[in-house]
Amino acid sequence: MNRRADINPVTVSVEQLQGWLNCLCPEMGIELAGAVALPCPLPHREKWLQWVADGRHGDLEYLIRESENRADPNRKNPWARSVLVMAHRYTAGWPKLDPDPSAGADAPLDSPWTNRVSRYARGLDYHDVLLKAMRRVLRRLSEKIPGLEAFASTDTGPYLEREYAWLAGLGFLGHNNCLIHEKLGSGLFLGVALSNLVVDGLPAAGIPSVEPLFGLTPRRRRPPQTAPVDLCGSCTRCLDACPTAALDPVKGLDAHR
Ligand code: B12
Ligand code: SF4
Repeated sequence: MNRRADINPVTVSVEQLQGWLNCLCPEMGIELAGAVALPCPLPHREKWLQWVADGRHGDLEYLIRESENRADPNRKNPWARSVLVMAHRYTAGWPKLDPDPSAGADAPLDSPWTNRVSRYARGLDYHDVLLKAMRRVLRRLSEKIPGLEAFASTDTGPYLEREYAWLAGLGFLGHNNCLIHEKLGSGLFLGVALSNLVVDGLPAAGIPSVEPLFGLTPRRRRPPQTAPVDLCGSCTRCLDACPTAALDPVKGLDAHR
């Protein structure tokens, strides 16, 4: 894959991309995948800028260095035509091992280690696992799509990954601030790849897909077929359980706490 300057768009249909993702993702351990057309004004752009203005990023200075670029990847990458989004579940098998999942960092040292270590940190480092899996999928995709250019990142890229995952139909945004798939939960790592793929048949920019292009587990059936915005309803269990009261479903998480 060449490096960026002269990248030209390549067009595929949404059905083609769906067929390839359905074939490749299960092989690579990816559980959900979808795509978002670019350029795309982020529906929650103002919320992101307000979060930064409110200082809710705490001391995570790297987040604000390029806040406008984070809200619009085309500013730095005018060639990009879509964001491919993939997710890998990290909670499979864990609940059985959690004697007291609410104990957290205050759990006595002689209690089981699973009381003290967040589930996301217990397995292999997802920065390696998911990134490698995505790169494998992209390598195989580029054999099928001559001219494909796609640059994968998980966590570390300047992208609002949850917003793209929501737009790609992978789930909804919960009160816990995480992307939640109705059946798989919120224990999902997300990865995105900026690509030159024009995917014919995706929803218009800024409109969320109702389903991902690939999902081993389907989302909950919803008549009418619209993407849900908030399926938490009146539930506040995560807000009540958060030991530092850092969660706010309206303003977002306060990273100071
Ligand atoms: C900085 C960061 C943190 C910080 C701040 C967290 C935060 N909430 O912002 C800290 C260190 C606290 C943190 C903790 C965790 N993190 Co973190 N973190 C990030 C990082 C690098 C940037 C997040 C960011 O930009 N925050 C700023 C806020 C404003 O952005 P946002 O929450 O994404 O909000 C956007 C959308 O939610 C949307 N939006 C806002 N409101 C609404 C409302 C509706 C209705 C809709 C549809 C959309 C929407 O608009 C916002 C702006 O576009 C991302 C990776 C990435 N590049 O995106 C991982 C990421 C968010 N983290 C992740 C994880 C797994 C965690 C932890 C679970 C780890 C743990 N300790 O157990 C916790 C969960 C904390 C939480 N409940 O949010 C995953 C989340 C996966 C998921 N299922 O959502 C990510 C995506 C990493 C990854 N690649 O998998 N994290
Ligand atoms: S409000 Fe309830 S359903 Fe929503 S994320 Fe929190 S615990 Fe889960």
